[in-house]
Amino acid sequence: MSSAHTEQPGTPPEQAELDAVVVGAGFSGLYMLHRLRDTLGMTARVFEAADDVGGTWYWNRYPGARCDSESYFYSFSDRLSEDLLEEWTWSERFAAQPEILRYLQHVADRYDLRKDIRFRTKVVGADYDAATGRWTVRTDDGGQVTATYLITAVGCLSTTNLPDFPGRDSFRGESYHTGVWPHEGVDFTGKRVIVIGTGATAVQAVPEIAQDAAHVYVLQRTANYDIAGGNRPMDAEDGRKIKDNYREIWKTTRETAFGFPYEVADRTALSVSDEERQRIFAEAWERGGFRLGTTFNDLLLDEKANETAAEFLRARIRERVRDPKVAELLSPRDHPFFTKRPPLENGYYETFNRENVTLVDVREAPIQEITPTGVRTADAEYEADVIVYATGFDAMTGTLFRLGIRGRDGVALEEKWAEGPHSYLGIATHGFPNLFMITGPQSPSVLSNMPVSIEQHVDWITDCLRFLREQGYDTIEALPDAEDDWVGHHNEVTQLTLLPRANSWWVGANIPGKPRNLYPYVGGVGTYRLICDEIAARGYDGFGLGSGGTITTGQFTGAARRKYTEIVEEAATKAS
Ligand code: NA7
Repeated sequence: MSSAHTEQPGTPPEQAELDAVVVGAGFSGLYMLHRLRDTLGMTARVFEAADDVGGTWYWNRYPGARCDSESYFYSFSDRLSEDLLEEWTWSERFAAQPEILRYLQHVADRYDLRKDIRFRTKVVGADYDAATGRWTVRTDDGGQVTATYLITAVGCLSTTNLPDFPGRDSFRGESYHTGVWPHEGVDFTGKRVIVIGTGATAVQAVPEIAQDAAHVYVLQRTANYDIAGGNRPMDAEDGRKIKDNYREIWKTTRETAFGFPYEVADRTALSVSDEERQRIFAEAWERGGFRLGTTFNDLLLDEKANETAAEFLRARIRERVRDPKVAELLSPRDHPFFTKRPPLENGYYETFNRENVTLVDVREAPIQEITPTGVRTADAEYEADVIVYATGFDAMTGTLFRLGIRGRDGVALEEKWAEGPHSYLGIATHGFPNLFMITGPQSPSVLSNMPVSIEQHVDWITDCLRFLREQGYDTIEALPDAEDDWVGHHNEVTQLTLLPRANSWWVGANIPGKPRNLYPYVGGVGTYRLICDEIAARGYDGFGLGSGGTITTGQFTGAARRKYTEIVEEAATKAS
């Protein structure tokens, strides 16, 4: 397997006593470092496995990689700086990976962040010492630092999922996982290529690969509801219009359900006539992007409502794919719309009209093994020069578990979460004092426009650390009652939706043996922010507070709980 792995550093391993350690230098790690250092005046170190900043946008360099949220608001908001907003202009509506990486490199340079980031360094262990109230963090170069606070900024999709197909290593051609793509790129010219997977990544990569390859076999296990991306170039004038409205745009992103600057419409799908519904879907489709999911407020709640959107999308597939059999195979029938992450596509379906592209159904005839020359399924053998694994990630917990985090009494995070994540707000978990997880499981995270959720977590953590300092504390830990309550609430909200119906990575179904739970919180970005703010306003209700590792005060009053039940019920009533 080729990869973008980098060399080890030549500098001596780090030994330091710090206020905070941050793991990861993507969107979250960069912003967290800035806040810790420049807002709070703390000493902080970021450890980053790659040789540069960027996180997701460093690793995912496959052909066609681009953002599925519009770049003008898939970026840092006015919370970071109005000047940065003014000076940066995106060249496309949905920027491609190189441009997003350049943006993050620019942010790192502009805020002089690199000097506190140690690149090419993986965290291999983090142990909490209750006697001192400090974390000891070990790195793969033999370094060891201590810190009062440990903050994970590891992203939600950073550990690749490479299925353990028999014979995988016997393949004599080239093979790549899209999530660790070689920096030098891959030349597909004249080659026979097998792409395994049809998720958001494959939907971006396949049209690009098909332009150069001799032949592409796309191995599909589950058909997806792909939404029109509507990508297009942006010029300075487009940018100006957006920049002139930025305050309003950012305000809306913080209040809406998914962190986008568009509201979910206040109407149900069946409350309008068939013609009207088609008109509404078609209009959203024309505008492109995730707007289609916000056309009616019950698409994620009601099966019949959902089916109207599902059928609208299937009709679009039939219009665009010439062979009716291929069109039907591309049409999802086994799960409701948006219960798996819908890919955004720019010409994916038309790719199947090309002579050099074949769709292979590996649901009907599963992959049996990888052979030295290709892939053997239950009913055929496909020969290839290159295999592209677009098989996704061990999402949300995969990377967290690899950090070797051990809390009180040496309990590992993966032991505590053996049955699935158990957190307070998706930020903290009992038994792991002073551990903060940016966009952790049971927070909105991947069910939102990520930078909006990242900023919300980083700002909340920053305010919390300032509060602790002002109150003379340096130890904070989620209380068990508060955590049980949050998990109960998370599960209740989940059950109100159709999301548990699909075998998605959102519920951990893509990784054998992974506990099945909804990993992100589906209560909505705006609602979640109000809950977090309410908890902070009540002196961090549900958290124990203290010093030097000893909790001396704090309780879970349930007051914030009553408030968040009201908030969620109000949102649900609006949606019904
Ligand atoms: P996804 O969305 O997890 O897609 C992975 C694809 O790989 C999906 O089509 C899977 O089929 C397929 N897959 C995984 N394992 C197998 C096996 N064993 N056999 C056949 N097919 C398999 O990952 P992406 O990288 O596309 O997207 C991840 C996120 O990145 C995306 O949602 C955005 O948020 C950005 P399945 O559907 O499980 O049947």
